[in-house]
Amino acid sequence: MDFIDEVVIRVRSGDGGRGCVSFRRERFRPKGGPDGGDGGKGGDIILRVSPERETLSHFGSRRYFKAQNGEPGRGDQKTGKDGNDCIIEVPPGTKVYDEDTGELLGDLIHISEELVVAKGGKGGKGNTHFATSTNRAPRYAQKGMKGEEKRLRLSLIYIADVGIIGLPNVGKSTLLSRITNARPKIESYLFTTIVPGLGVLNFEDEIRLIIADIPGLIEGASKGKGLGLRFLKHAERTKLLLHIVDISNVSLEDPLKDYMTLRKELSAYGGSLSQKPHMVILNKIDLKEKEPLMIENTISKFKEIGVEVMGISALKGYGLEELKSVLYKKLNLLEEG
Ligand SMILES: Nc1nc2c(ncn2[C@@H]2O[C@H](COP(=O)(O)OP(=O)(O)O)[C@@H](O)[C@H]2O)c(=O)[nH]1
Ligand SMILES: [Mg+2]
Repeated sequence: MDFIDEVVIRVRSGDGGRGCVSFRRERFRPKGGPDGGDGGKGGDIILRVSPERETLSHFGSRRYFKAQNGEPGRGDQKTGKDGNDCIIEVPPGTKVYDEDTGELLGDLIHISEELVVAKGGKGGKGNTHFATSTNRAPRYAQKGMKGEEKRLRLSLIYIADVGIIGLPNVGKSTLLSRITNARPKIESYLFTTIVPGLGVLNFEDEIRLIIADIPGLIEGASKGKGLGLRFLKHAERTKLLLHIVDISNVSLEDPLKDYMTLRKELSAYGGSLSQKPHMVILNKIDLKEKEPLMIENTISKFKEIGVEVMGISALKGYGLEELKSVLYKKLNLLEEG
C-alpha cells in the first residue's frame, strides 16, 4: 500500500430532519390540536485518533464522507431519529486544516481524542411549537437545518522525540533498525527508503523514545527536489535531530560539506527546524578503521564549529550503546527544559 501522510477529503454532516405538520385525531373533533413532532438532528462528522492507524494510507481512494440525515418528525409528537455520526479514524499526530480557508481546526495527538469537524443540522420544529391564541391550528413546521460541507486537509506529522536525517544512503535506516524495534528496508542504492519510519527505543526504566527515520534529504530538497521536502515535516515535532554523515564520503579538503548541505536545506525549509537541538553522527567508521587519524580529524572539525559529534558504525554496532545513553541523557535534559 502506498504511504500516505497528506490527504484532502470532503465531508458532509447530516441534515436535520424536517418538523412535522400534524393534528391530533380525536373522536367527535375532526381536527384536534397540532401534534407534529420535531425532526431529528443530523449526524456529526467526527475525527477520532485510533491506535490502529499509523499513516493516512487507509483512506485509499475514499475521499467523501457523509453523516446520516436526521429523520423527519411524525404525528403524535414523535421526534424523528437523530442521524448517525460518521466517525473517521486518523493516526496520532494528524493536523486538520480547512482546505478552503487554510484554518487549522485541530491537532489530534492522543489516542481516542475526537474533533467534531462538521456539525449535523438541527432538526426542524414540528407544528406543535407554533400554535398561538390566534392560530390554534398552524399548518407550519420548520425545515431541518442543512448539514455543513467542508474540504479538509489531513496532514500527518509523526510524533517522535528524535529525528534521523541525512543524505541518502548514509545509514539512517540501518541505525533505526539497530537501536529500535523498527525493521525498515535497507539497501545500498539511493532512495530505498521512500517512507519515513518510526521505531521505539526502550530503556530499562521503561522510558521510551520514539525515533523517526526521515528519508534522504538531497540538495534542493527544500525547493521540492527529490523526496526530502515532502518528509521534512516529520521532523517538526522532534526535540532532537541526529544528522547522519557517512564518513566514507567525507573529503579531507572539506569535511563539513555534507553537513553544511543539510543545514542549508533545513534553513531553507524554514520554521524551527534549523534551530532544533542537533548532533552529528559520523556513521560507517568501520570503513575507516585503518585511518583513525582521519576520523579524529573530522571529529575535531565539527567540535571547532561547536557541534556535538560522535562516531559510530551502525552496521558493526560500534558506539551504539554510547549513542543510546547520550540520547537518554539529552532527552531527559531537554524535557526538564
Ligand atoms: N560499512 C558500513 N555500511 C553501512 C553502515 N551503515 C549502513 N551501511 C550500509 O549503507 C547502505 C545504506 O544504508 P541505509 O541504512 O539504507 O541508508 P539510508 O538511505 O540513509 O537509510 C546499506 O548498504 C547499509 O548496509 C555502517 O556503519 N558501515
Ligand atoms: Mg533509509
